[in-house]
Amino acid sequence: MTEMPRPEHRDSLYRHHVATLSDKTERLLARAGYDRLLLHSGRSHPRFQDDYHAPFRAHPHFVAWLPLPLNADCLLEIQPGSRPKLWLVVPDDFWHAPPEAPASWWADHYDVEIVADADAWQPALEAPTATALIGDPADFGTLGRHADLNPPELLGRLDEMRTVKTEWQIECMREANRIAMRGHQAAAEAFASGASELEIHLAYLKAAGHEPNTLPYNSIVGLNEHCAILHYQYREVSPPRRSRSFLIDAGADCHGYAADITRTYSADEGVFGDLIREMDALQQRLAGRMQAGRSYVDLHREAHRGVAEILRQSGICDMEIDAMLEAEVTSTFLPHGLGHFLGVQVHDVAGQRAPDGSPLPPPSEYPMLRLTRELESGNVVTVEPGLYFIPSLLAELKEKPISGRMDWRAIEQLVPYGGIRIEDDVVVRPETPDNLTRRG
Ligand SMILES: [Mn+2]
Repeated sequence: MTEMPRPEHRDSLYRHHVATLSDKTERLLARAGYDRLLLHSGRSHPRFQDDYHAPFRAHPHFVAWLPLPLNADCLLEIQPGSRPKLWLVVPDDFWHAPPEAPASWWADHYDVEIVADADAWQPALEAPTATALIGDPADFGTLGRHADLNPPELLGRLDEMRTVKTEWQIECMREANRIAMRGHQAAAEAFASGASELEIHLAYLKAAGHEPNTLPYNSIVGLNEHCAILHYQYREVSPPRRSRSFLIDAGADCHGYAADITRTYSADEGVFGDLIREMDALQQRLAGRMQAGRSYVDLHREAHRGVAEILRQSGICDMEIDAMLEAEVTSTFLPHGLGHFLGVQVHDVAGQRAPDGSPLPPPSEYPMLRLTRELESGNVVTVEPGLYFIPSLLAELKEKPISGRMDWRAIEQLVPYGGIRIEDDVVVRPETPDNLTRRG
């Protein structure tokens, strides 16, 4: 969490970020009829009937302003015409280490009041002014009665504001990508040396300098058939007798911003290795098309066409491309979306809404697509086509009339390898997209 973009750029990028957010937020507040906005960082709750707390992560609207993803119970006040005010909670407690002292590169943009607990800012909630408060209703109860808690119209516009990133946010994600790629390199080496899933996971964490609690999402570390389990959540302690394939979906954090990267490897030079190379070429082609004005739904359709071409070329399916798409054969092999928005949240907000807030549901044949918008310059998206051999989906395909057009012997030989996903993080630009993962 302590990594940061190159310090010589950091201060001016962050200053510009706060100025941009302030401008946009002031306009949104005026339009919605509010005099001020309060953003809560969230409360750390103990487990039921226990005094042990789950790992804390601050609310995304708070982190979009402040590089403090681990600070609980802070409150940020945005009031047009004034500097933003931060009540920074530093508990007076000998059980825990205090959070790091405010660093001037970010704290200079706020009126920071260091307080021992949330009681200190509760009176501020009662100021007689039209207030919107963003926070978990469970944390406020009657405290929030002086404010409108999470007004949907304003919340939608704040989400929309997060879809086009500032250069500060992009640099945080670029750094998160650099950190994650160090982990990916170490993970690839661990796989090549025959390590278990748990050993690979630990090698990743060590090289990335992360502990699991500070990752933006739980890493997916699968060997062999586990590569076909899209959200595989375990890590085997012992290595398999033979490691054929390896899929790792693992990210990193920089100041609360996420990297989300997937790589797939083959231990041998057979058909599965060829498929990885073809999927990588397809993924790079698609990543190069993340340009302003394109429809992400169309790009998702292009991914399916690309997978259809790979299935045909490799002899897995002998149908014509259009017929294969018509029969939805590719959905057996690629059952998820091409990607999603990335930011403070790994699956960042507003992916299925138009800029005016109206809903943009995914097309009926691709219900899992999380991003259905037209791309804008400054969006950050993931590009993650996949090709999997998932036994339950293959069993369904086998029952379809086109089953005879599939080479089931070839498919059976690929099932033990699980599947392939390759994922980069890409900044949408008017012409050449900026691939944060490969050009770091
Ligand atoms: Mn992803």
